[in-house]
Amino acid sequence: MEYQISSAITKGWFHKLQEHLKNDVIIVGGGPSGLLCASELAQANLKTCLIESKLAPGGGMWGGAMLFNTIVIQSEALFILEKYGISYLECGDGLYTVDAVEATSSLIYHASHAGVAIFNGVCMEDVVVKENYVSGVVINWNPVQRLGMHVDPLSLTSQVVLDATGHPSEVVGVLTRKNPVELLYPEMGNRSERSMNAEAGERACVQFTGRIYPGLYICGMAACGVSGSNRMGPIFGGMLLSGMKAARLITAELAGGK
Ligand code: 48H
Repeated sequence: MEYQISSAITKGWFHKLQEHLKNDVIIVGGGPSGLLCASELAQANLKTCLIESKLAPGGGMWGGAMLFNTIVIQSEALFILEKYGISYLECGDGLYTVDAVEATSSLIYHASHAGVAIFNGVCMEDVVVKENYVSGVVINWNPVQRLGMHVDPLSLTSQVVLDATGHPSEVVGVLTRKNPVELLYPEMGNRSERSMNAEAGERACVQFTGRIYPGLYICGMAACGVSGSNRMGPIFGGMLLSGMKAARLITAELAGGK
């Protein structure tokens, strides 16, 4: 039986990898904004894969605030909780509390169930750039990177890459560090997130979600970092709305052709 178990796993996993060497969209980062965007894209029948460096997707949502695993969502994002079957409790002032574990596991389940190929334990270490267009990502195992092993990576290609890596905005970081690029929004790219202001941060995260370079979009906390906007603390409505907006923009671009 050991042979059959190992054979089933390797066949299944390599089939998934082979199927996703070419994608419509590659999402880097499995936090709330990336997961929500991934679900929406898969529901729009776009071939989507998500690269997450940690073992468990979910990003900063599991831990709530200071490990108190409750998060806050504002009324504007309630329709997303309803759509994804996540329970909430009203706590006044247009705010709602949500169990962080229920919310995070629901986002992961829905992305996976909708057909997103999730590659966990895998890091984006570089991007593929052709004719001033981001055409994919370069990946390697997280443990290979952590151990500093000299092992060459693989590349996955796509029509669109989404930087959903949260605070470090790693995709934009590697693109701007290695290439003489001009971002589509010249005011962006200073990459220094500002201090806490919940209202401003929540607004900015949705406002700056969008296409930042041909073939590259940003969402979530990465949109705040790259635009030099405020952080917002443990309120997650902006992250979900940002993921939703990214999916809408990407779907519209791909429907119109590259
Ligand atoms: C593969 C990578 C890589 C890489 C990173 O941080 P996240 O949860 O991202 P968002 O933007 O969806 O949500 C932000 C939110 O969690 C948060 O931090 C808030 C609201 N902070 C407010 C505040 O004031 O502090 O998830 C990003 C994910 C993580 O799971 C990373 O492991 C992953 O991206 N990631 N995956 N390759 N190079 N870099």
